[in-house]
Amino acid sequence: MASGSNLGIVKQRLAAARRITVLTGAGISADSGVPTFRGADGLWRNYRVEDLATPEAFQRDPRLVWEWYNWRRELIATKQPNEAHKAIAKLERRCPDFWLITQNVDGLHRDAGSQKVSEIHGNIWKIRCTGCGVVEDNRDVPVPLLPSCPRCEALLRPHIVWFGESLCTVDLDSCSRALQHCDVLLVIGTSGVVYPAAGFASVAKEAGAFVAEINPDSTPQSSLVDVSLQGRAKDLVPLLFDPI
Ligand code: BJW
Ligand code: ZN
Repeated sequence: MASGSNLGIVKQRLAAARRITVLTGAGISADSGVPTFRGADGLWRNYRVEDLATPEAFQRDPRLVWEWYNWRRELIATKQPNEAHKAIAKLERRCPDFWLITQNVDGLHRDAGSQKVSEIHGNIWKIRCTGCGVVEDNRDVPVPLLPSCPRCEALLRPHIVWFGESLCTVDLDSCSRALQHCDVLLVIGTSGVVYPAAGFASVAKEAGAFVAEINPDSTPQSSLVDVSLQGRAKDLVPLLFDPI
């Protein structure tokens, strides 16, 4: 559980901050019923990363990769943003200089109303052509197992950043600005092992920000942050923005 005094310290820092950046991972959506990747019930317990989340896997067996994404799309379509997603969207409307960096591809932050957001690992509701590169939102359209581009007939792929692929430079620039200039960085529900996001807490810390982590478990970043609040995102995040 989060100790009362640590919670109070983070609340005070947030209340005094003009520039706030939030970094989220799968743990924030765990409270909405979306599976995380690592840990006891994580996706990587039953699926091998190298079979599904690399460009090589897609080249080898695009049908298998699309089957997995279609299964996840069906699952995520049944989920709603929780109190933590909603509290972050509310904070964006209150804070003059705010940026949300999410590693999540489920779109729940946008569903909750967040607009100032970089989805650095992509979005499961978008598809991209491997030929002409056009990206389309196809949330309401079921994806056939081997979808092809209506413009150039090349294979379509999920608009997701797989291991070994570079993140979009526009996103990296927005993240860099948000990390270099924030007064407070909140790191919520990420295991902190996947780079470059795993390095974001130390970037903000070195630039002088107050950094707080919210997670039921400790992570590789726990020792460098100013405060670790141990608990679930949906319980703790709404408390952070209540009046002091
Ligand atoms: C709760 C909770 C509750 C539970 N409330 N919390 C530098 C050093 C070493 C390696 C590299 C490096 N730079 C790049 C690499 C290679 C690689 C990498 O990082 N590998 C490491 C694993 C070692 N990175 C990349 O390839 C990245 N590309 C890149 O950097 O390009 C340049 C480059 C390439 C190659 C070499 C060098 C440079 C791309 C990374 C793309 C990651 N994509 C994925 C999968 C996409 C598939 C999909 O979603 O469809 O994105 S991996 C997967 O992990 C997914 C997630 O976004 C990401 C992070 O996971 P996250 O969110 O932290 O989830 P979990 O499950 O790990 O943790 C959940 C946490 O929640 C836990 O801590 C729980 O305790 C907590 N929790 N319930 C709050 N209720
Ligand atoms: Zn095309």
